[in-house]
Amino acid sequence: MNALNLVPLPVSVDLLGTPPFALDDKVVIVADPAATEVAEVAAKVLSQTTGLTLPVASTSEGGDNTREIRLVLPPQGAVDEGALDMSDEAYRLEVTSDLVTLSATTPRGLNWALATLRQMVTPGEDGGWVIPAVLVEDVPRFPWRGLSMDVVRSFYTVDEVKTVVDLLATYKMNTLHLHLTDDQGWRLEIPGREALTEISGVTAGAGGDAGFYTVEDFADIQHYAAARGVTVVPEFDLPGHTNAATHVYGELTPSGEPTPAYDGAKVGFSKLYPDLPPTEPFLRDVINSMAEQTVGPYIHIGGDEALEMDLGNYNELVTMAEKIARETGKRPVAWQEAAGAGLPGNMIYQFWDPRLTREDMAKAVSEGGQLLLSPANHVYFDMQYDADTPHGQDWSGYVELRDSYEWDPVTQVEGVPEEDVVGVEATVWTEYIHGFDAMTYMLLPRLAAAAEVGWSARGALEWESFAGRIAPESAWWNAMGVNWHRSPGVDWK
Ligand code: TNX
Repeated sequence: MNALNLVPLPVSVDLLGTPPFALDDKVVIVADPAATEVAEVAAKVLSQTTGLTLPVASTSEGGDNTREIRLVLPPQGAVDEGALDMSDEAYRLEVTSDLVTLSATTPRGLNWALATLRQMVTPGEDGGWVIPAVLVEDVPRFPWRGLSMDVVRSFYTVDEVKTVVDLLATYKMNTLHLHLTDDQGWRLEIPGREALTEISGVTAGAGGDAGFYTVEDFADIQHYAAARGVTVVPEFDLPGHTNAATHVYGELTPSGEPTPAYDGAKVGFSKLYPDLPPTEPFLRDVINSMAEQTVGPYIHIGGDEALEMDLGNYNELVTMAEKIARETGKRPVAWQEAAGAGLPGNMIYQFWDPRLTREDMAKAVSEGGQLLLSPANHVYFDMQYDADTPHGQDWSGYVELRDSYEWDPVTQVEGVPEEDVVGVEATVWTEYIHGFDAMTYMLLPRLAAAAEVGWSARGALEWESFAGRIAPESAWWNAMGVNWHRSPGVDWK
């Protein structure tokens, strides 16, 4: 349906039928002052695509023979305001034979225009590169399109996380949720609570790497991500998944003794105790520090799989965490189990386990909450593709590319209207994913499917079309040097 291989599929693509733009070493990237950071990203991405080194300038040369890629903020009058919802993620991309114009109301929108532009660069007949003359106008279906990455069971370095950010931005995904604490380790330095990373930063799941992010590392990741339109959401998982904390602080347990380090893959055994006096200050210190270190507007307070906890204690602790998080000014997010805890409205609940009841979520949404969709049978990228997949697990069944593509975020929880669905977040848990080659093998190509489900209009989603458009993307993954899986049903180049 589309002569261009764009993923996710844009709202509107018009091929102009005029001569293409020749991308060669005489092209200059010209950016508005507020767009220079995106312009630097554009130079990098286009260099990775073509090998060309394009200069970035702040003013146009103007001459007749110059060809430019212009990054414009805010959109110029040429934008047909009526045609699009000019949300902060909408963009317009116009390519003529002598000018490429990327326009949006925010740098994030410009990043998405760049992602589209990168996919349109193709080899020309004479060995150079060309971009077809086209007008693209685009806006996402959902405001939250992300990936939750478990860096606890197996740790990933700052550079590896940055490569994941590059992949997210490639498919216009705007959120990186970092699962930073769990039974097996603690991955974010908390000033004043350095023991957390000194002691639990060196532990990990069996076979996984250990490590942690310093305050500077975490700031560096966020800065890199922000330049590419990606917001980082940190997670402090509680009151279950807390063995790394009780391993450090015996005072968080009734016996006063620290729990042993844990490197297994069992879930649901660890807990906190609301009645112990050191518990609340601990929550406060960690949540406050995470909030202080976080640029974006969200903080994730976990809430999943407290399987061995008394329900009253569970509710008390998530209520405590929600309140502390709220006081920091951030909007709290929690896993679906917390929807039964009677938290005040405006929470975002993350649906993940298709085996559990969905009624609590529907009720919490009717009382002011919203829903983020991560159904394990579609977008848990730690699920194996098939019986031969050398990494991951299969508790929610095998998840091939097509399974990640063919589902709708608004039909998962009955009774929740589309406007209360904030979007889609894939996850990748790392009990059985060790090393970065294994990580990207599990992400690609499924990440692109999740991205399209979150971005493209519901009626536009069609497997055959997607399978055709995703095939040439393998060239980009190869150029990035990342490992990927040859899902069936796609004619990979
Ligand atoms: C469930 S998803 C978990 C994680 C595991 C994952 C493995 C969620 C909120 N909790 O602790 O790593 O399954 O697929």
